[in-house]
Amino acid sequence: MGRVMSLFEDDALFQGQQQQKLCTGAFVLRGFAFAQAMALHEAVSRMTVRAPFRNMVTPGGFCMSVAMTNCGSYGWISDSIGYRYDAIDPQSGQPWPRMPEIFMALAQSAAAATGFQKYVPDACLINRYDPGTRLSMHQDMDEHDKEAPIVSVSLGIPAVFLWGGMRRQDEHIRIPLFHGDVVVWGGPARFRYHGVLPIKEECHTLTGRCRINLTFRKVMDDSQGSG
Ligand code: MD3
Ligand code: FE
Repeated sequence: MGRVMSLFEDDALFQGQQQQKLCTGAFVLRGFAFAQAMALHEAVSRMTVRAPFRNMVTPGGFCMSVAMTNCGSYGWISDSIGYRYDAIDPQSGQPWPRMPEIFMALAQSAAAATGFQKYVPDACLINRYDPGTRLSMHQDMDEHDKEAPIVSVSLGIPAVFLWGGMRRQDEHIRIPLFHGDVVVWGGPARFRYHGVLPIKEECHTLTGRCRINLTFRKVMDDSQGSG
C-alpha cells in the first residue's frame, strides 16, 4: 500500500474495479473512464464548436483561470450578478448542447457502481485546466437537488485535488487524479470544501497540454420538473 492509499477509509473491489472510499458517499474509481476516454474527448471537441470554452467572471470581478463550458439541460454560469444554472448559454443565446449518450451512460454506470441507482444528471460542467490554472476551495451549493451525487471524470494531464471538510478552514488532504479516473461524491461528502492545486506543465497524448474535467450534476429536483 502506498502512502496515498493509506489515507482512504477502505479499499475494495467491485466487479474487478478498484474502489477507494474517501468517506461516506465518496468513492474514487481509478481508470473507470479509461476505455471511453477518446470518445469522451471527441464529444467535448464537437460540443465546444457550439459552446466554446470561456473564462467566466466571478461576482467579485475576478476572471476564473479555469475555462468552462456545459452540456445538458442546464449549464453552470458565473457573472457579475452571481453563480447559477441556466438553460441558455449567455454567449450564444442558445440552449447548451445536449448531453451525449456516452456521457450519460458513463455517469450512470459510475453512480450505480457506488450504490447510487437511477442517477439521471441534467447538467455537465466541463472544466479545462491549462498549465498554472487552479480552482480555489469552494463548496458546490447551486444545485437544487441536494440528494443526487456529483460524478467527476478526469481526462488528460494529472491534477492534485484538495479534499477538505465542511468549513473552509478545515484540514484537507491531497488526492492525485489521473487520466480516466472517476470520482463519485454523494451523501454528506457532496458538501465538503474542495479545490484543485495549480496544474503542472505536462503533455498528454489525448488532450495535449491540458486537463479536462467533466462534472455531472442533477440541478433540478424531481418536484421542480425540468422546465
Ligand atoms: C466534492 N471541479 O467543477 S471535480 C467543480 O477537478 C469542481 O474540475 C474540480 O470542483 C475539477 O465544481 C473537482 C471533483 C468534485 C466535483 C464536485 C464536488 C468534487 C466534489 C462536489 C462536492 C464535493
Ligand atoms: Fe466543485
